[in-house]
Amino acid sequence: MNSQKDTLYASPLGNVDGFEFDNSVVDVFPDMIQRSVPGYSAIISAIGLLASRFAQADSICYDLGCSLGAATLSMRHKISAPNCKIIAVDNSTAMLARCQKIIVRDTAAIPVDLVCSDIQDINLANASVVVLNFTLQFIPLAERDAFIKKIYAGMNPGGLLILSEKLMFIDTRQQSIQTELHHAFKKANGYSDMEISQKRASLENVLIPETFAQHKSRLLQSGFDNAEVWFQYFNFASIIALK
Ligand code: GEK
Repeated sequence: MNSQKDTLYASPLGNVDGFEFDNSVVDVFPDMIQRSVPGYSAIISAIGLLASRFAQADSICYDLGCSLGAATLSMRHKISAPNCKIIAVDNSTAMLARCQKIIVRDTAAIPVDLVCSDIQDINLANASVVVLNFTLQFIPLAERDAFIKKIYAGMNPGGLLILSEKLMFIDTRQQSIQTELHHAFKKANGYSDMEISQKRASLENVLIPETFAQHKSRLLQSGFDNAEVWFQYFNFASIIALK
């Protein structure tokens, strides 16, 4: 399905509203995420490889905050364990309606259930792979501990959580250099300074990044045996945690 070019922040906006995953975002989403998140395609491909290694027979793989289903499709094309299914969840009706069209056009055999819900409210069980690809960062900070504990409780022994997030850094020089490099990445991908600053304003208080140390500590406290970064490109990282 063709994606339009993201020009949502290309004209000056008097008041920049808080970012929402509505129809205008759905139309440009593949272009937006590709040009904004360093390493996004590499992470999506690797999610398929990780799922093929960790998906267990007769289990469920979850894609939480699935957007247009990129991680779901990557898993769907790589999993060979018998009798698996994928449950993909998003609370944006606009995203999920578009995702449905994309999944229907895909002919791979593994069943996919699409669920429109807050990811915190789903009843997660018998999970061998759980994907949170740039989604936890939108959950209120105070609710993250309980949510990760709930995910852990619904996972099978030997299961894998893939957690990709924008990171922040305690060291102020690292924080400003990594932010500057991310902006350079966006400029190199054709975004103007005004687009970058208006998008930044719209995500303020909507996308709340944490440090890797905070993520690791939450994962270990929730019961995971270990948690390590397997990919990082500037201030965007993907972590794998094993149950
Ligand atoms: C990908 N994983 O392409 N419940 C359900 N969905 C939510 C919630 C919530 N509480 N909060 C946010 N979302 C995707 C990319 S995008 C990342 C994920 C980004 C959904 C929201 O509707 C959106 O579709 C997604 O999480 C975040 O691999 O845009 O930076």
